[in-house]
Amino acid sequence: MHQREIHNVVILTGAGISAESGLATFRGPDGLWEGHRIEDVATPEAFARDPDLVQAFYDARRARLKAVEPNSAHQALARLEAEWPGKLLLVTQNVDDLHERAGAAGVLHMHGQLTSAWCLACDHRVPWTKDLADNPPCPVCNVSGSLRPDIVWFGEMPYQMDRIDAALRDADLFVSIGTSGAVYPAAGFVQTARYCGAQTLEINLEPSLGSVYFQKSRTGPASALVPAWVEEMLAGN
Ligand code: BJW
Repeated sequence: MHQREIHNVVILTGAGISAESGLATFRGPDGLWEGHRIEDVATPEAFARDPDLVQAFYDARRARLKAVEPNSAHQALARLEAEWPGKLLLVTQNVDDLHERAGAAGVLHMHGQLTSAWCLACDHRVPWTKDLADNPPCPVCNVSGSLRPDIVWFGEMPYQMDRIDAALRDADLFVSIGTSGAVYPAAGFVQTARYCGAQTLEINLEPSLGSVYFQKSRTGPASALVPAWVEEMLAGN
């Protein structure tokens, strides 16, 4: 991979990059869904059926953010974003705030954020760090019980797909870090980028479901592999 040939970079991250910070992944042996069937918490239908269960699930995860810190992989990507001389888009499927807390400025959260709430009454999104289970009023319209987690659930459209698609089509390099490739449309980004001429690299603890689509693959923990890769990128190797 020679820097001379690479100007536009798109990076996709998933739960694996936050695993070493202490946030559970979704599909690992101790995955997030253990004890919760995915359809009980991550669909709009589940929220309509049992809002208390869903709010409690996301309240617990929002509270957990306060107990964890970004790791060396988040920090390395923030450094790359700041120092890369070309264009770089950091897209995350994660709803945690660890990229931002590591210093990344322009993170695109395609599946939403735990630190945001969406009012179904007035349609505003507001920064949110507390619980939602006690049905607080919306700070914009004052309606109680109208706030839901600003999270993209199954069957809902991920955020800013037009912007992501344009960046993928323009990319010289697409890198996927810490994601299983089980959830679309993110799992299809490698094919779009590659079809449009990008080099493709996967960094994951183990080969993902979509590993075969990547030209290069590095397996191991993100905390070690991502800083090493960033050093190479900034050194022009
Ligand atoms: C490490 C590591 C370490 C561990 N270092 N690595 C049939 C076929 C195809 C598609 C569909 C279908 N039926 C329905 C669909 C669509 C559906 C879908 O994909 N379903 C699948 C189950 C098949 N997708 C949707 O509904 C999406 N919307 C949609 O498609 O809209 C229509 C549309 C059409 C066309 C264009 C655009 C849109 C919405 C998906 C919403 C996903 N939401 C969730 C939960 C909400 C957020 C939350 O609660 O947190 O988002 S699901 C969950 O999975 C979460 C994650 O962001 C997402 C991806 O998981 P991720 O990050 O990959 O985590 P894991 O756990 O799976 O993997 C972790 C990896 O890290 C593993 O590989 C480990 O090895 C590795 N790892 N430690 C490096 N230290």
